[in-house]
Amino acid sequence: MNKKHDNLFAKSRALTTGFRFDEQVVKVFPDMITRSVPGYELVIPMTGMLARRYAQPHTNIYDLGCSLGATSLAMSFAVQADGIKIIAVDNSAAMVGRFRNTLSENRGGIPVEICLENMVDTNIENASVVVLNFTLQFLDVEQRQALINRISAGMNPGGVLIVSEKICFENEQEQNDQTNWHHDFKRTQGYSDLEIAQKRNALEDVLRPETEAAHMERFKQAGLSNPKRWFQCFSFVSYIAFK
Ligand code: GEK
Repeated sequence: MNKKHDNLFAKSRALTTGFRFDEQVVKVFPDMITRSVPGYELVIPMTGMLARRYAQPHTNIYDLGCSLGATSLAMSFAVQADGIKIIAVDNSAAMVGRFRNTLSENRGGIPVEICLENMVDTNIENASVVVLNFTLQFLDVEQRQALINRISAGMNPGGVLIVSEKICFENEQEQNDQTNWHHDFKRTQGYSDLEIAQKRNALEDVLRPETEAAHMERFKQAGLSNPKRWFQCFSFVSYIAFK
């Protein structure tokens, strides 16, 4: 995938609220996410590796909030069981359109079906692996428990839910430190202070992080056991929970 440079927030903008996954974002998305999410380039192949371990023959794998399909493709190349289908879901027409174009040229051994829909409407059934990589954070907080409950209900025993998120911290000092470290990371990636400030503004009411305790409690409420953090870089974490 060619990486077009993200400079969407480089110029001073009068209005920077309301980040949207539109055509403009899609064009620069691979560059934007790798330069904004520390660890993204490790989390994606590791998700593929975990999917390989937990995928059960003749089941479904779900990639909810698939964007341009990085996670789906990693799983399609890594998973080695028979009769599996990956169902990749995103509610951005621009994302899904671009992913459909690239899928025809670049696919692994496991077939991928791409669905343009809101993941809250996705029918989850016969699932051995369900992935929410940096997507739950964009859903209304009030809708999150119901989604995880439905995912859990559609999972087979022995299946796993993988969730990667930006989280927040109860302790004010820790929150400040984590924010500074993340912004340092973005500076090392070439983002200016203006870009960092404007992007932060744009995401303000769109990306709503929660604490680790809130995530853990939600997994348990949904009937998932043994939730664990398997990755963290600053405020970006990945969890796995078991059915
Ligand atoms: C990756 N997982 O590269 N239903 C479906 N899709 C949604 C919803 C929803 N309710 N809300 C947001 N999205 C990907 C990266 S990006 C993360 C995921 C980021 C979609 C949205 O359209 C976008 O494509 C994706 O979730 C979030 O592994 O941009 O920080």
